Amino acid sequence: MNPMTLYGTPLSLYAGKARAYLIKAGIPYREITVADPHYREVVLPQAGTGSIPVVELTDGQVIRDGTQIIEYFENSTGNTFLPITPRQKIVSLLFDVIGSEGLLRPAMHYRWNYPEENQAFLTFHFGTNIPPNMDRQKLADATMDRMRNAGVMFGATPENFATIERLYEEFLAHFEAHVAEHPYLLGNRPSIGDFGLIAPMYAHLGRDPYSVSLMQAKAIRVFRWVERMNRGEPDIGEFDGAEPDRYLADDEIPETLIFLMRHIAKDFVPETTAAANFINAWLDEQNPEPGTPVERGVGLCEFECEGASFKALAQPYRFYLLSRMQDAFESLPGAEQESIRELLESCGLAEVLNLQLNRTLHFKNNREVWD
Ligand SMILES: N[C@@H](CCC(=O)N[C@@H](CS)C(=O)NCC(=O)O)C(=O)O
Repeated sequence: MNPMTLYGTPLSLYAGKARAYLIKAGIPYREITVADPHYREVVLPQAGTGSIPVVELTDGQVIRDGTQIIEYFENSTGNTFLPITPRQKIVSLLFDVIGSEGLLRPAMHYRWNYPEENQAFLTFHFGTNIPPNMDRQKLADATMDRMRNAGVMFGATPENFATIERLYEEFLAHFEAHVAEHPYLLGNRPSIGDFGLIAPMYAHLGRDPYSVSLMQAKAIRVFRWVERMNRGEPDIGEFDGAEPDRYLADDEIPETLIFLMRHIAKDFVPETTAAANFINAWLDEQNPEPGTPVERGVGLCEFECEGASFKALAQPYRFYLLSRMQDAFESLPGAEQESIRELLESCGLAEVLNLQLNRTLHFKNNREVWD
């Protein structure tokens, strides 16, 4: 029997999250592009929207969205990639949000603002998503013209390039210090947080020509983590005597990870706060009917970080992911909540426990809809 199909491309941020999960969970799959006629005729009509990743299971069931794909397999295997201890569980779910939403600005900036290094590479890959009987070059160029705007949408405008690059290089330095000590975020086994973080760190920041050179020059071990996340075996040979497949004992959150989180808070907190306020004002005004499809973004929110002013797309999806972390937090006993609150306070991240939308969303027929 054929294994299930992952519709993706090496160029895709969110496909990188689902792919790394399938690889690490040992789930057989074959990956093909959306240029495939079966995708267009059979899968796309069931996929809710045209975004990737999408999987078609062997029984024909279609699941769109990286988080939903992972959730499907985690539910059927007993959540083997979510640590069971409270602090590690919450930190893991938080890194899912940070990776899936919080690093889009550097990801888009480095992809689209270094055309001399990246253009030919991107043109080839965008072309592979277009059926061969069409004018690949022309259609790839048209798609790229649309996508180029993605940097601007997430706040990468020329006056902010220096701040974005400084923040990212500092992020790399902190992450490098962490993966010098531990193969994954929480020890010797990848978790949901690693799968979130690989989303921007693979296709955009660890594979495009400009950014991969930067990573290889400045953060050798982060580059190794990116490789490791795409290999079926634990791939932790350089960590002498490390036992594979264990999260750190005693619910430890290593100091290196705390430093990394403290750095991430610098733009993650102001951006998430501004996005919550913006989307909540929009919800009050629009009051969408329950069941209305949720758009990717509802407008540009404004916030400050390190003296720079940013305008970035306010995306409800960030709060869907955040609510998964908040729900897990709420279900813990009071003493454990207290210990997590203290941990997040020490990183400047405690506010993310409270930032919520006035309305929730859920997936219906593979689409996000307002409750
Ligand atoms: N929430 C989705 C987002 C997926 C997404 O935005 N994928 C991008 C490629 S990385 C895409 O397909 N964009 C084109 C579109 O949305 O039509 C997920 O996590 O899978």
